[in-house]
Amino acid sequence: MRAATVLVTGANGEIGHGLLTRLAADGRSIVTLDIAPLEPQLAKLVRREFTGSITDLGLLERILSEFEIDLVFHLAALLSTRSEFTPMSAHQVNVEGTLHLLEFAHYEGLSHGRPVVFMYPSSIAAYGLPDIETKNRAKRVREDEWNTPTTMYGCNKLYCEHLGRYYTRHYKQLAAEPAGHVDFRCVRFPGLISALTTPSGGTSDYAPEMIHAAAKGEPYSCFVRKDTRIPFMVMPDAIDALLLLAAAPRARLTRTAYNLAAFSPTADEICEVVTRAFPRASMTWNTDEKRQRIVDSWPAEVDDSAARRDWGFSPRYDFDHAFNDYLIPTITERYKS
Ligand code: AKB
Repeated sequence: MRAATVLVTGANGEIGHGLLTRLAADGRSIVTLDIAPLEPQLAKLVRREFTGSITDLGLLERILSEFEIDLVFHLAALLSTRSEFTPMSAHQVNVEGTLHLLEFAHYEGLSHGRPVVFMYPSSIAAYGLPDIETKNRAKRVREDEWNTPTTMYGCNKLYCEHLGRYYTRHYKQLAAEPAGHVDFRCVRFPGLISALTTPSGGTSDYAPEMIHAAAKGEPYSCFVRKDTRIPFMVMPDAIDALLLLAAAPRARLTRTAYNLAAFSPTADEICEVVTRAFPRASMTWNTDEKRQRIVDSWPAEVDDSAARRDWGFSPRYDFDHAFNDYLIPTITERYKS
């Protein structure tokens, strides 16, 4: 019998780095799919690496025929800023890529007689508040509120949440085939901050960029206003959340998509803690109005009580702990070496 294997798409990205390390430490057999070859330290952790696009059906078929996939982490995506520049490619990668992979998971589940757990990172970009006054009044936004995204990426994420729900509960409802070969589970991530990697193409990137630039001794010009507030989370908590939700008993899950929250600082509060840690940091403020409009449409805070109740989500890092005990020491060490 073939070993049950985890498929990670977009494995070279920020979440992929941490996730592959954790899956390998748990002894999981891993195959990856990424548009670029894996970095050497990640390649060592995986059983097989496929290089190519998530939109390449032939490649997905090859993976399907060679491996028994029981768990998918579908991380491949174009982020929000990048997607605004190339909306057609964003739709192709973010929506069509996800659709192909859901179809793939359906046939994988059908052929092995048990559902494939399909983990999908959605985003606070799935929300769209119409203006800053509404955002300031909104308080902790719940999953079903303000589902009116203003970006291509946000529309893609929200639609794919629905596709996942459809594949799990209703796929081919008029055909004779039994449904339920995909077990889609989704978190709406806030902005993520990793001490080990920097993101590219996102709009929440100002926070990680500010910290990494300061640690490297490079000047940084922040593209949002000082009072900009959106939720953030550090990467170890993001990885824990994905693994915890993947392992949760299906019967306990009352939703398709779950909010996650850890801390919600303003850009200025991040700048303060960073300049305290790196006193020679040079920070300036130069608002990019278009990117500002995107973050102004995202909630300042989200209500994560469903994730806490249904599957025990509980982030380890609040703002102070995240900076003092994870980000600053790890990033300092990283650039020293
Ligand atoms: C982005 O900025 O596009 C992402 C996100 C919030 O999903 N980091």
